[in-house]
Amino acid sequence: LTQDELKKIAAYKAVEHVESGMILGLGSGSTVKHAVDRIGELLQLGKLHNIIGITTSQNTHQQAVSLGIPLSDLDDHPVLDLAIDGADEVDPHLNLVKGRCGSLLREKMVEGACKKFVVIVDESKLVDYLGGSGLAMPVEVVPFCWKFTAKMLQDLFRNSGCVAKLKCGESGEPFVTDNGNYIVDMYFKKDIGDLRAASEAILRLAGVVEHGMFLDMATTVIVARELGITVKNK
Ligand code: DER
Repeated sequence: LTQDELKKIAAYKAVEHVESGMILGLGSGSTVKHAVDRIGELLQLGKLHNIIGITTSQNTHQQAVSLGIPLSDLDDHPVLDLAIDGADEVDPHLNLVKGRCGSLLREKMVEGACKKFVVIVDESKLVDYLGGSGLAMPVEVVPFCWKFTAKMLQDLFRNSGCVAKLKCGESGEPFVTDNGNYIVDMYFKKDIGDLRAASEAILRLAGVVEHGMFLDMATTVIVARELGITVKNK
């Protein structure tokens, strides 16, 4: 099975949690894209109705519009029944790294407003500890003096061999989020230890908007593997 086929399997399994009448948080990225497609298909087939979607990025918004999924926002629906989204990393306690597609702020707002948050991943996303994949842990920062903020972030985690880099597009220009901010990607060489303390230290920096560690937020993680699906509940 290809990685995308595994993503689709996890996504379809997650959509089994969707019931008619639900207000749904719709995440961002290539895994949840399959779930949004499936929800659109079930609405089209009349197997689901009275669904309201609340999206976490312009990309997901456009996909949902093209599928005819009715949409609203947190202002009108401050409490959601269920959110479905992918993740970049999942640790054994179901803590997540998210945001490599640049949507972490809206994802954290929407998924923080949901009664249930189902995460869908292929097995390549499982790590022993956050940051363990050696890939980026994104932090959304204001563009104003972003170098200053990046240096403060890097110095905060000097003991974990942290390197902080501005997320850029293909031609080297800064990536700009849907909220008009920049992303500083943090790379760790060692376990950052106390995640709650790390989260608070990052959020204390005035130039930081939000970070990509989603601690104690997932209620269920669906993992698609070659040998089948495993479901981990909080
Ligand atoms: O950026 C995000 O938070 C995405 O949900 C990401 O974590 C997963 O993206 P993928 O499904 O394309 O791997």
